[in-house]
Amino acid sequence: NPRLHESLEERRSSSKHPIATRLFELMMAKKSNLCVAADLTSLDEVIKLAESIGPKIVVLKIHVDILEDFSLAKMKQLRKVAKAHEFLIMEDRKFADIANTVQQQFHGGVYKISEWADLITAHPLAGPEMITHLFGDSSSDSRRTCGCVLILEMSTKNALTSQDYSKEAAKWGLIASDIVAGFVGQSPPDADFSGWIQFTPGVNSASKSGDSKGQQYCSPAEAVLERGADIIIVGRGLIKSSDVVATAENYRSEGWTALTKRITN
Ligand code: BMP
Repeated sequence: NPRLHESLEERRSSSKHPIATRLFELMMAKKSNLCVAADLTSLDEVIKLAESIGPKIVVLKIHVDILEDFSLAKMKQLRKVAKAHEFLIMEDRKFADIANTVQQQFHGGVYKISEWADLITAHPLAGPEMITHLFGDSSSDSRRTCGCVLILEMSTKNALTSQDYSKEAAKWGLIASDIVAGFVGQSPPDADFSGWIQFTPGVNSASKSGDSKGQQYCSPAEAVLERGADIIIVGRGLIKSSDVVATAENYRSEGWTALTKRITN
């Protein structure tokens, strides 16, 4: 798979999505391929975490619907931190409905995700038209300001994201390359494209056994060198640690060393 060995600069120039282009630039500038899953229930705490580990990460992933103190004013604060420390905000909403519903979930409701998310996740379950119409019609600003990350495979035991499913969905993603900036997966898809970014969750250096609720873990090096991850997603391995800054530096350094090794091999 050529994507795995191309330089980030080459991949940046073949990218068809402005958010993917930006992410390649951030990775190179910060020497980081670390995305932290800030799965905390307080947005104030998420902001604090982001202020401390901001320089080490390229993406901060959140689940807006687990926050107990959500407000758009606080999201604006988080956006300021993201701008100051230069990282992207990914809302891991895993949109999975018909396009007409998803558009309303993305733009409306309490969270108004389209106002603050640089990246969102979506399950391709509902078919290719859900992907092409995800952000609204062709005049929607979100087509430039937000990238879709398609969930092609899940990290959990016995996930239903079979090879056939992922293969078909990857093809749809390629057709909608103005919408799709990358994908979540545990391996490179056949229909791959070097301008696409692979995000791999289920990364934890301390635990090999998973979380006893179906989650499975591998190390940063395994994610990058054996599974094709461009970006490693680390949640509890970092947020539960007693020194989050030191832990972020360890994951940044391990992830980046592995990525550099893969590219130069
Ligand atoms: P942790 O490292 O604490 O297990 O967290 C993993 C994070 O990645 C969670 O936010 C989860 O929602 C997300 N995730 C995952 O674990 N597996 C997938 O296949 C897709 C995900 O988005």
